[in-house]
Amino acid sequence: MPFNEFDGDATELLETYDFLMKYIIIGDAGTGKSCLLHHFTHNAFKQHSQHTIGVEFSSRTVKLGEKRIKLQLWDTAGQERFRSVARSYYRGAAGAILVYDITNRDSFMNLPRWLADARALASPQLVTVLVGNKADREEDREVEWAEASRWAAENDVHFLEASSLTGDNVEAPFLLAARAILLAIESGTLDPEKAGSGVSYGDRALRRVNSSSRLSFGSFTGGRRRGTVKLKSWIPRGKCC
Ligand SMILES: Nc1nc2c(ncn2[C@@H]2O[C@H](COP(=O)(O)OP(=O)(O)OP(=O)(O)O)[C@@H](O)[C@H]2O)c(=O)[nH]1
Ligand SMILES: [Mg+2]
Repeated sequence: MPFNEFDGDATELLETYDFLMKYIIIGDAGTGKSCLLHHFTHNAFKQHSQHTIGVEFSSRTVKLGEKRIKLQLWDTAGQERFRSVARSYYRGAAGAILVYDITNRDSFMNLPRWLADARALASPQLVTVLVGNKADREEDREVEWAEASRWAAENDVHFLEASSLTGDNVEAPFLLAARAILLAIESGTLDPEKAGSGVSYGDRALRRVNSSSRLSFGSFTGGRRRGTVKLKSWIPRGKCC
């Protein structure tokens, strides 16, 4: 699905933002997690990608509608020997990008384990996007789109296929997760002020606080009160993780 159907873009912006969100990138070794993330942050395929050792961090600020969102991206190692160190970074994640390789059936069969771990350790409101990577290798496909789509629906996760090589759909999973998290905030099911939510208010909100004692939150619901949020509610509480 092309991203413009989500009504957003991933334009890099000034270092001001409304929300800070923590994401983890998980899935079997070799599925292309680091390449997917690299394409998202550098707009290019990562040549000669090596196995990730433990965890690597990167970030990118994106725009969704009027909201600027800084994504903290934790790229975890898929290799079994790093499983325990990688799991220690799951805590308080708001979004999970769960990656399998469409040409590797084992990586699809292992998804339940990855999802169970993430749901056990990350934010209780974790938003998960399943990505079938290497969609450019259609001739080697071992997992049909329909099967993966069914699994995603049964497990209540979003789903799309992507290619870190061609760049197809590399931005969509990150933006789709951000949109779902924003909707959870709007509906009141996710409170950015709650420890472990994986989301916190950003410095853009703080700047607006400095020039006004009350803030308009547009069409959003900021916690308990709709439309406006009291000054003290908008002071960021440090990092979200
Ligand atoms: N054809 C194709 N190859 C890809 C794609 N994405 C990644 N690869 C290749 O897949 C291999 C593994 O990619 P990585 O991104 O390092 O895999 P990873 O999931 O980060 O692996 P770990 O860090 O060990 O967990 C590399 O040789 C990449 O060049 C893709 O979309 N298409
Ligand atoms: Mg990697």
